[in-house]
Amino acid sequence: MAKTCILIGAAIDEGQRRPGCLMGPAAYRVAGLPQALQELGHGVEDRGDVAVVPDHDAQCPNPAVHSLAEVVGMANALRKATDEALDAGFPIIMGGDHSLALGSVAGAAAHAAAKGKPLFLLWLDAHSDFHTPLTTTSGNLHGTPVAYCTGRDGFDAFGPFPAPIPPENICLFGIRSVDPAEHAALLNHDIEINDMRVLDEHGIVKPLRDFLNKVAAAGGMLHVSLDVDFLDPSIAPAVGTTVPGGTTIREAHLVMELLHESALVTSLDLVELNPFLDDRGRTARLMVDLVASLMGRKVFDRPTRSYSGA
Ligand code: B3U
Ligand code: MN
Ligand code: MN
Repeated sequence: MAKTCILIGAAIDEGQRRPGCLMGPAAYRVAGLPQALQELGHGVEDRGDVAVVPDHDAQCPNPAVHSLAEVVGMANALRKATDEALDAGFPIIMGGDHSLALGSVAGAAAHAAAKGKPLFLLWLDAHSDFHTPLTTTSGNLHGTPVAYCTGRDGFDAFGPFPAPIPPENICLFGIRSVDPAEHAALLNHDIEINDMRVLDEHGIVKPLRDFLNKVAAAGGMLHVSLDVDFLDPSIAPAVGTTVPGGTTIREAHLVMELLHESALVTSLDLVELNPFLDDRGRTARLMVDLVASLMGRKVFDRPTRSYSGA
């Protein structure tokens, strides 16, 4: 089904310490994201990069936290932009580091609550991003959005999360780097954790299908947050925090194809692309290809006589 894709640029790199992610939105445009979507028959509306007003009154008792004013400013702008875009079509938020999800998921949650639908969250990432501003030791707020989505304490500067997402509605997928404080907190939350141990044993298909079946049964909306480091650094070098042992090109495409077939995804983040670290644009192009798979690109555009699995 053709969609109206609403492209939203979130040019932020202050959620971590390595400059460059703010060039992400430009790199997605250069790598041909709008054209790829159009070729699939979708409408594309590029709303440009959101304007950010830093919140200089924002405060946090943890002295490690940096760039709070900028991150809160981006979250405020993106919450509104994502909520509004959901009225008009399918928002694709082009980041920017993962701190942008403090705004995009909040916008999706506000929208879902207004529609009376449950929101589900699929977190494709090497990291669990389950710190709060009070527990982070790096002070990098890109490590916190999943905690905010569940309504955990410590996010006063961001305001209350609209309609916190029940932990059972959240699926972490592909993770392989978890800090001690995140680990302790995850043990107290009923989040579905499909770390690499799980995916190595079961493959990606069954765990993902089971989660998607839950979303479908609940009639939910589904926000997908795709961190470049979900992918193995050997195929996606343009990211500040590389963690070996990530997904392959084939696994990642299969995830996207299953998401497409489910027809459940209602909004998407593309995060942590740092074009300054890329190798002749290959990571940006791979991310565009993955979005194309999510939006319906296939090897064959009609059923073929092939193995049915029966
Ligand atoms: N958990 C660490 C590392 C990290 C989180 N997200 C990324 N890196 N990309 C932290 O700094 O919170
Ligand atoms: Mn992340
Ligand atoms: Mn990550």
